[in-house]
Amino acid sequence: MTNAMKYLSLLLGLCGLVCFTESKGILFPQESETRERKSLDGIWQFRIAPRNDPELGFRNEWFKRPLQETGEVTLMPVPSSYNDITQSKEIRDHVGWAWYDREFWIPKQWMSQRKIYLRFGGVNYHAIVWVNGVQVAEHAGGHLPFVAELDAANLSAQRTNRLTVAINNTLNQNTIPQGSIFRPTATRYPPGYFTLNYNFDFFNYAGIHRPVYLYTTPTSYIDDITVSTNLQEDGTALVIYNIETVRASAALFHNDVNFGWIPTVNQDGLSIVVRLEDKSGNIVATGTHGIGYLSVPNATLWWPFSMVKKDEQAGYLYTMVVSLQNLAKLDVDVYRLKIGIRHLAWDNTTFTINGKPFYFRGFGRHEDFDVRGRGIDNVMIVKDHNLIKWTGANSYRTSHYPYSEEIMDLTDELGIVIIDEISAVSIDGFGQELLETHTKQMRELVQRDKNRASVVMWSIANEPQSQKTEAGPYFKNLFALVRELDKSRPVTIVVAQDYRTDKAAEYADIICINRYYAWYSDTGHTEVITASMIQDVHNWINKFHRPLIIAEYGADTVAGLHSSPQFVFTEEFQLEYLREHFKAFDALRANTTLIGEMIWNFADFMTGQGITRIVGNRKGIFTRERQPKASAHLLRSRYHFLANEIDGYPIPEDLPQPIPIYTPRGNVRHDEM
Ligand code: BDP
Repeated sequence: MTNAMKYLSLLLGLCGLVCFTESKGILFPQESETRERKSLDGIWQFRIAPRNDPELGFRNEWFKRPLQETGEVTLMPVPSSYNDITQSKEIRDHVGWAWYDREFWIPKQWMSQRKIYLRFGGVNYHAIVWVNGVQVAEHAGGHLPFVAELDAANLSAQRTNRLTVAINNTLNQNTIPQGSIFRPTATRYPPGYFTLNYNFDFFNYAGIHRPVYLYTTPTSYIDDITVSTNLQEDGTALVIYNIETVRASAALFHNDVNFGWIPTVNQDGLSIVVRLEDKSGNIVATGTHGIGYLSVPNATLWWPFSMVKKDEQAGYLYTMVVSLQNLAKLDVDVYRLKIGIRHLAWDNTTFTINGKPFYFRGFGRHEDFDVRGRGIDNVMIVKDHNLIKWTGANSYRTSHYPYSEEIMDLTDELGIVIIDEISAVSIDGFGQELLETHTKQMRELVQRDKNRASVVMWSIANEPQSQKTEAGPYFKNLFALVRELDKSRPVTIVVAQDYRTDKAAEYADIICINRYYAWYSDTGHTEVITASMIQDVHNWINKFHRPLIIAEYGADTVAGLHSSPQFVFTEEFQLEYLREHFKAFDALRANTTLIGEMIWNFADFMTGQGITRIVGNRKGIFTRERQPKASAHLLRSRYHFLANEIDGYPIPEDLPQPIPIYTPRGNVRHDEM
């Protein structure tokens, strides 16, 4: 083997991440010395399509003129869900097309020597986008970004331009998630009556949920960056990277990977320079290839916040400055990517971060807020992450869809560990077309989040009908695909089936199960929880020999509702329910490969209307307004006790010391709560 070959195999072996040569990158738009960005967030015009004529907007070409010229409009904030913004039940419960538009200016200097893009962070579910009446994009999948390159010939710098977006929240058996239209034939229903039925337990909020940006790149530009990090035995950190560029000069260079052992400077005279800067801006490593690695001696590692003594080391991020330079060494394009250096490893019994076993203590969550629905809001996301740290939790799962990139920036920066879940919640059917949608979304998710230090695991589904025979080959395929996309992280699936009948979990690196003892079964009987949970987890682990996480357990609790002795729905019941689980978890983490517990849910959240939901799901330990229920204080004691026992993280001064909690044997040490 030549040296170059050894070098390549070393790189690829360590890298584990597949290079996305054929797909376009989806790097987050940013300003730099070579790029500009303009937010299009604000208050847009809005109208829903008439229920009895859903295609009217297409027939009458609403995208050709300002929306206010084709009918009545209402004001709609972007980003937000449209459902809870007005007083109209029709808008809240709308199923079908909804139309948005706004005007925007293009700065004169953008019109030459630049590429102009329009990027949506997330629109639920299906979106069609027009600029000045010309269709520029179409995307399906409600929680992932998409981008359109705009043609300068269709833009004006002399007058305003118009952006029109039509979105549709209808789900079917081949969308992810699934849904179906129910059109009853009985004569008692009003003419044209129909509903969208779905069996996931959260409101199907619709809207332009995430920021909308216009941005530019130079005509030769950095299209994608893939980074993976590793620690060698001597403690040196490796940052393995692959940079893809698009070159203006010749089609030949389109998406060309500039391999390291080939001369660095391409025929168009452009070359790639990489430098890694620490938080103070010191350069700690440099590289001059499109694919290569940087070795960083004495690197400051990315740690979950409770695993470090000093706060400034939590979630430590370096900046990787990538520049595409011309022969005169002038920057043609510059992109800055924040990366954390950390080493993940897993086997049949453990999961480690930087060599230390990691015990997940966290939450299932939702992107769900009062009034805004699923629309991103900086106030709420910062508040939520403050609360998460306050509880002493170290992790959460992005149940049940990918969360916004702004949220993921926070988890990277704060040192909060993420299980990154795709929108495949409660899926059934398992046909080829569904698999294609699922695969496409998984690819887009990995493409979006592959460089994030906080993302330590991919979750490919939540509670599918995985007892069905067809689920076996379906998930076998999907696990293989995700491992092909990324070998640097374990892949999980969250199942609710029995260990004897499930056909999907056997392919997972780490198994997640959801369990509701004393809630959905033996309702109210908290005395069954501990033994049932212990037996159940033993069964799974004895059969599959994998690390296992309890990804959900929880009880609906109406804040302010009390009963002694405890009764379902009261705060006392939620306390008792948690205590019984803690006994099981402590016994299990002492004796089995249980590696985590995540309560359902962080906060109360909105659901569809139904007789088992009292204006939403009330399993939060915080209310929807983010105020603590009694259980939040109990959970906080436990999570801080675990943080202290496992990581040596100091117990907050306002908590009693030692914290009243259960010992690993499951006995009460100080049962004062
Ligand atoms: C689980 C689901 C979750 C639900 C929860 C519940 O994964 O989405 O909200 O049950 O019923 O089965 O509260």
